Parts: sequence; C-alpha cells; structure tokens
Amino acid sequence: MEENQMFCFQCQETAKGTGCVLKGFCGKNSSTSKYMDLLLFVTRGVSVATDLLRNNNKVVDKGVNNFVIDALFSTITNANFDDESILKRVRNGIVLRSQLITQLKNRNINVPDVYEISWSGDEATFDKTASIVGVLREKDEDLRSLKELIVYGLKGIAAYMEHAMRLGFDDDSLHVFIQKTLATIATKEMAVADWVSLVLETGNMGVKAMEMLDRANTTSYGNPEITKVNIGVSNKPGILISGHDLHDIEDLLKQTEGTGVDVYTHGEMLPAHYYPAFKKYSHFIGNYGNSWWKQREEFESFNGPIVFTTNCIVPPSANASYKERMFTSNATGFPGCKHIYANEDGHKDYSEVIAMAKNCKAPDEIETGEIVGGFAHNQVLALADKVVDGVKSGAIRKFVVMAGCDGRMKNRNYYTDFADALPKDTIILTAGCAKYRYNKLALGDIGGIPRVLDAGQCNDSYSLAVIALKLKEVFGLDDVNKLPIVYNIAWYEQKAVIVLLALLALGVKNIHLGPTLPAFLSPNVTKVLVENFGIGGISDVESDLESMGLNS
Ligand code: SF4
Ligand code: SF3
Repeated sequence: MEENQMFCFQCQETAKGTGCVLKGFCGKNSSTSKYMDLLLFVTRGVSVATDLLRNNNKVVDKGVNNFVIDALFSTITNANFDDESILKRVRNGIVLRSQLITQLKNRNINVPDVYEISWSGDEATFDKTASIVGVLREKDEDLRSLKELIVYGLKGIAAYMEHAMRLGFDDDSLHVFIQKTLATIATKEMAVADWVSLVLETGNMGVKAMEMLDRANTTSYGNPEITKVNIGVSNKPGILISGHDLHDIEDLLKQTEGTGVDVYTHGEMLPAHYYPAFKKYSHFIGNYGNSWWKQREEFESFNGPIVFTTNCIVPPSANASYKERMFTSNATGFPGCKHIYANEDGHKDYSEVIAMAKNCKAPDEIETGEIVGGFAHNQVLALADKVVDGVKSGAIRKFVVMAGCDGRMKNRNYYTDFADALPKDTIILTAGCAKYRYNKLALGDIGGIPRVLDAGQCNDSYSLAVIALKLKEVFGLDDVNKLPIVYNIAWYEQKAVIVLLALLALGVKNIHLGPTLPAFLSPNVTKVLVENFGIGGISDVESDLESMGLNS
C-alpha cells in the first residue's frame, strides 16, 4: 500500500459501500486510521504473548487486560479522532509487549515467528509498518471477512466490558477469550469452517459480556423502570452528556447537584433516565435532541458544555461554536478537546466543565413534551401477564425487534416509514440509538402497553433476548424462532456487530439487517450467513412488511 493511504470498512457508512481509502466518511483522517491499524497490530502482539504465558500457567497482569480492552474500544467507529492519543496507546503497547516477550524468554518459552512479535517497535518505522499491517494484510477475501467480523465483534465486547469494569465487574474468561482470539488471528491458519465456529463463539462471549454489563448497571443503579423523559429544557445553564458510560453520568450528577447547573442526556445516554438511582436528582432535566449524527446542529443550540463518554463523536465543522465546549473521556478523543481522566478510584472531576457551564446560556428549546422508555427485562417481565394475555387474545399479533444504531444516511428514513406503516396490533421492541427514527411518532398503545418498548442502550439488546427467552418458556415453545417475533435490525458500528453475533449465538434466525449489509462480508461469507442463519437485507417498506408477515 502507498503511504498516506488507508483502508477501513468496519462501519455501515463506509465509502461507496466498499471501503474508505483516502479519508473516513466518518471524518477519520488517513493518519488516524493507520495508527489505529498499528495499535491493533501491537495489541495482537501483546495478545500472542499473553496467550502463550497463560498456556504455560503464568498469571497475566490486570494492566495488560485493561490495555487490550481500551485499545479495541478506542478504534471503534467515531470514538477517537486524535492521533496523539492513539500513538500514546501504541507506545504503551510496545512497552507491554517487550515486557511480556522478556517474561517468555526468561522462561524459555518459544515465541512464534510472526511480525506482531518480531517488529522492532522503532518509532522511525511507525508509518511504514502501519501501512502494511491493516485489514488488507490478509489477501484472501473470505478469510479477511471472517477475521474482521470477529475483530469487530471483539471491539463490541471490549466496549461493553469497559463500562462493566468501571463499575467493579469483570470476568477473566472474557479477557482470556479476547486475547486468545487475537493471537489466533495473528498466528494460525485455519479452515473457513473453523473461523465460522470462532464467529459463533465470539457471539457467545458477546452474550456473556452484555449479561455482565446488565448486571453491573442494574446492581449499581437499580432496574430500569417505565419513565417519562422530558425533551424540553429549563431556564438554567446545562451540561450535555452523551455516550454509554453510566459511571460517568453518576459522577456528573453528584458533582452538579446544588450548583445551579442542570444535566441533560444526548443520544445513547437517554436510558440513564430510566434508572432509579438517577431519578432522584431534580437537576437531571431530560434528553436534549436526537441521535449522534444530529450533533452539529443540536450542540450549537445547546449552548453549554458537552461531555463524550463513548462514541459517537461527529467532528465539528470548522466554524462550530461548540468545539471549545467539547470534553472527551475514556476511549474517546478529539484533537484540541480537553480529556477528562479518571482518578485512582475511577472517579472523574468535572469541576472545569461545571465552571464553564455556569458562564453559558441555558439551552435553546428545540422540542417539547415527553418520551416513554424503561422497558428492560425486569420491567417487561413485571408486565408479563398483560403481554401474554395480549398475545393470547390476538390484541398483539407480533413483536418487531427494531434495535440497533442510527446513522446519517438518507436511506434510514426507511425505519421511520417502516415503524409508521406497521399494523396497529404490533409492538416494536427496541434498544440503541436506532429508536430515534421512530420514538417520537404517535404510535399509541395496545391495552396500555406502548407500541414502542425501549429497553435502553444498544447493550440492552441483551434485555430483548431475555424477554424473548422468557416468552418462549411461558408459551412452552422448544424454539425461540417459533415466537411471534420478527427482527429488523439497523446497524452502524461494531457494537451492533456483537449484538448481531450474540443473537445468532442464541439461535435467533431470519434477522433482517439494514440499511445495507456490511461491506466486510464477502459474497461467500454472506452466503454462509444466509444459508445457516437466514440473515437477509431489507428492500422497501411494503415488500418487507409482506415478507415479514406484517401486512395490515
Ligand atoms: Fe470509513 Fe466507517 Fe472506517 Fe470511518 S469507521 S473510516 S466511515 S469505514
Ligand atoms: Fe448509536 Fe453510535 Fe451504535 Fe449504542 S451511539 S448504538 S451508533
């Protein structure tokens, strides 16, 4: 590959539906993309070493696990645009890798002859190395497809684990799996069928990671409950917090209490309102705006500081007034934005953000009213009798899972039209930012059950699986696919990839995935997914309603 070129095809908005080669459609520079390739390369090297150490009964330091999780998360779409912060991770990885290789050599353990291990790590070779260790290093299209599918699944697992770990929950078997899998990718040649098995194993681990995060969130903050969330504003200055990290919003709510500064959620942080532990804060006003891609207009009118706890960041335009008001944390980064680090206890100090907010105007009102959510598994199962009666009486004909991501492409209007056109005896089950395509439509209710049940963030898709498995039990079915549930899922980035793999691992079939199928699925791999799991794309609303048995 020529220098200054890049190749990335990990998200749904990839250029021309094939791959970004000059600059990311997301705004990622080619330099950032290459340093991310280098970071993943170093992370594979670290993993080859830890896998060998574990195979020889040696304990691996927790710091190494943290490095791998953070490295994977920081390369997720729209998480980090800051070359310096990626390079810092690369340098840390090189140090860790050398220490681990020394440990192996001291114990006379043979290290495999792969470039991930033999690369000198010399700074002068960063650019050159970065341009040969990316996605295209694998020449076989099908193997590349399967390996990247697995890596994107691992990125999703890492993201969900990081949130759980920040709340004191962890599972060594997940770290072992991630590192073993990265080592396998770096060192092993396997048949296509074995890579397909590893894809499914990744899905199983995704279920485990989402279950752990669900446990972490609900143990720390209570079970989400039915909640009306205000979408208007107060007359006080506010701080807008986006992303998925609940530990961060807890710190922010505590530190803003009594300061005269209000707190609002944006995008994927909306479900924080559903947790009992956060409801007690009277200055936790509501949700401002919509999903991530509306940032450029909504952050202008918000007027106050914005804290990113995770993806998705949209690079602000050159004349954006809010760039100085942007703060990043955790795996996120943006050049010129202040990064808020956690202290030794994992807490963050928001005093600078709060001081800035005090000098800002209150947000401009862009919407008024309320939206309803909080239908995670505990709440839905509390309504189980009502739900089951609805199905038995025929009042509820089908559930339609429309979870996943939102994105900026015009063809996502499909999801608004699809939700709107669904017959009135259907209920939408959702999670993730995909909901913003239809959560403000007046879709009504069925016997008091809203027709859009929002379980929460994309990771709360786990809740939807728990609900499905419970319904299977209640109806005495032997197969989850016999339930009156259809799946029309929207994807954008790699967390949606692990949600999809988790559903496949749970045996869910006939999932429709849109608005387009991933560019990283080769024709042959797509064929495997179609034949074994009935995965399909979408077409137009009318035909899809018909093919999913949803006509009026
Ligand atoms: Fe392109 Fe998506 Fe990769 Fe960004 S994350 S560079 S848009 S494929
Ligand atoms: Fe949205 Fe980025 Fe994926 Fe957590 S915030 S679902 S796109």
